[in-house]
Amino acid sequence: MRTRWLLLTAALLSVALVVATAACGGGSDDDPADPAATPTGGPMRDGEIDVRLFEWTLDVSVTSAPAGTITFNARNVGGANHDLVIVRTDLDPNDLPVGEDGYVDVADPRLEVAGKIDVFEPGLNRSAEFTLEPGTYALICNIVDVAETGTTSHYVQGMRTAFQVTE
Ligand SMILES: [Cu+2]
Repeated sequence: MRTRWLLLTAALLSVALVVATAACGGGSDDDPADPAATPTGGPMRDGEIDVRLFEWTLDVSVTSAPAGTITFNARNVGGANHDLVIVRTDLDPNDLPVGEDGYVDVADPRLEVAGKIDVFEPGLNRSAEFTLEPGTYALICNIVDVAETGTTSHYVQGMRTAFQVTE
């Protein structure tokens, strides 16, 4: 009798686990952080640029802007923490120097950090003004997540895009 009771308990626990797992999985259409919910594009508003960050893309409303003070409105519409680093460089944004863990080596002399919005959480917005000289830039997320299963570099995963500052 005791054995049967244990088996029944084990079976009930399994069901509870499956239900809990199902409840956690999948997305929701009315999730406010759904990247598809906010279209981008259109002309730049008075020196302002919208940047949407999610796994694993960094999506900008415009890809160039005139030199001067530029406001970057960064929105984390993903499910992970992200940051935004504005790097002035002549290198291909897809081919920046990285360490073994995929962290972009911003100390490399070919890179110059022109601005940074520090790491912020999903669902949040961060705005900052930066004065940018004419040149070519890479906008990147330089977060590296460390887990038991390994490291995940957001840059390597694809969170990078070219940006041009014109005269
Ligand atoms: Cu990121």
